[in-house]
Order: sequence, then structure tokens, then C-alpha cells
Amino acid sequence: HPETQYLDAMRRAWEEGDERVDRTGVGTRALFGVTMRFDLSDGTIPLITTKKVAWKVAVKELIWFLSGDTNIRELVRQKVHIWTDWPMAKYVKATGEQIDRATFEQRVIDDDDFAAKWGDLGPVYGKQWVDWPHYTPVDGGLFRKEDKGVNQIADLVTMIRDNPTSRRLIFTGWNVPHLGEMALPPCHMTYQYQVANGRLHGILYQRSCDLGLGFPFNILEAALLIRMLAQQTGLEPGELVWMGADTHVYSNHGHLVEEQTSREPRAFPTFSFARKPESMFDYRLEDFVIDGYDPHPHISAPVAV
Ligand code: UFP
Repeated sequence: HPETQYLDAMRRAWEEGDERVDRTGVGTRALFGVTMRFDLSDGTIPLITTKKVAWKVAVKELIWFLSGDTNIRELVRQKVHIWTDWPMAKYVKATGEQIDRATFEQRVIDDDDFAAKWGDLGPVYGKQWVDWPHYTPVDGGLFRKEDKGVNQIADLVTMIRDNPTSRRLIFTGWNVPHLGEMALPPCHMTYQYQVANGRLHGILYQRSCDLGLGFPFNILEAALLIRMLAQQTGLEPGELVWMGADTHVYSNHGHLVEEQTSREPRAFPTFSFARKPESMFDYRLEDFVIDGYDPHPHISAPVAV
């Protein structure tokens, strides 16, 4: 079963990983350089079965990325809480006010000024994917900032259609001069594609991966991107190759590793689209149809902020 690749990486990181003091202070056990491959050509989608994954949250996040939005407001309106911890930590640090997550999120929803001031994550994924800041040289060695940035996703679709043998079918979130303004520099940072025999293959390069909480979302969204790009360009889905650099388990996720690796993976669900949207920017939650998802029960684990 392809999910065994994931369970093996978890177990190997836990048992043989380098014990490291990480940025969050929680501590991890890390492998460096892990590869996994998932075949999407049989109509399945790599949605982890050894614990229940909230796949609709992943779809909502992906749609939010593609909209270019970098404020948590739209996410929390849709009851998606995965990005709240970072701006909330910043707020607590700046104001000293002890606030619980529900109250913070409600204020982001209710108060425009509060949302603008405290809900923004900086130029994270969405900004870089569809509106990468673009500068044009003008006289005197100066540069003018263009009103519209580069839409890497729209350009990618055009490139796949017009030049399928290209070795430059890439988009990335790693915009070096802007990393410092981001709540979190991109983890799933670079995506590359190849067209072969009518199929679209993809590689995700992930610089840093929380195997417990991040991976199930990251692999699903990378697979959905292949499916969406393939649908838009008239191709069939191919293989997804995942390459993780610092691939780790947090030291407080031991229970997750023990429980999850003791479970038997079940068949991956199948995936289809309910319709063909106009472009990469017109997908809605209802367009994503996942059938036969029969996971083991959810296991909760703390997020390291
Ligand atoms: N992380 C993921 N996937 C993501 C994401 C974050 O695994 O999509 F946004 C994890 C990796 C790491 C932490 O544990 O979040 C980011 O910390 P750092 O920037 O120090 O690598």
C-alpha cells in the first residue's frame, strides 16, 4: 500500500531521526531527504487513511491560496482554524492581552480594522502564487513596481498547454527578499510538472515537513493541484513525487506515531470533479468529489507554533 511510505517515514524519523532543538522549542526527530511516490493515474487520491484527515479543510485552504488571499479572515469565516495560531501569537505578544482562539477569530470576522491589522499573514503562498511582486527597470537605474504581479499559476497553465515538453513548468513561493515579512516562509515551496504520454506528473519539494500534522494536508493538496492542472489542460493525472528535506516528527507526537503505525492502511479513496470550472481560479468546494474514504479514527496532536 502506498501509504506505507508515509508510515515508514514516521517510524524511521521517530526511531532513528536526529534529535534537534527546533525554532519552536518543542524539539523534533528529523530525517533529511525523504522521497515518496504516489500514482494518481488509477483515479485514487493520497488521502491518509490511518487517521481521519479533514480533507475539506485542505480543499478550502487550496482554494484560498489560489485566490491570492493572505488574510485568515476568509478561512475563519469558513471555520478553518489552521492559520490562526500565528497571527494570534503575534497579537498576544504585541498587546499582552490574553485572548482565546474563538474570541480572536470572532473579532477578525466582525471587525474590518482588526482583521486588516491582525489577520494578515504577510505575503505567504497565495500572494506569491498568483501575484508575485514584479518590478520593471526604468531610467536612472530605478525600478517601477508593476500594479499587477506575476500570476505563476495562470502562466503555468499556459506553459503546460503551449509547451508541454518544457523543463521549466515550475511555480514557487520562495520569494527571497519577502521571506522576512511572512508569518511562515513556505514549507511546500516548489512545484514542478512534466507532461509525458498525455499525463501530468508533479514533484513537490518541501523544505520542512511536520510528518504528523503537515504531511497529510501537503500531500493531498499537491495531488489536488495535479488533478486541477490536468483537468484545465486536458491531460490525465500521472504520478506525484514528494521530496522532503527536513522531514520531522515533533517530540510531543510520540502517541501519534505509535498509534498510527500500528494501524493497517485502507484503500485510498477515488477522486473526481463534479464539473470543469473555467480556470484554476474558479474551483469551489463542491467541485471536489472524494468517494470511498473510510479512515481509522482521528488522532489529535498539538501544533508547534
Ligand atoms: N509545516 C508543514 N507543512 C506546512 C506548513 C508548515 O509541515 O504546510 F505550513 C510545518 C513544518 C515545520 C513548521 O514543522 O510547520 C514550520 O517551521 P519552520 O519554518 O521552522 O520550518
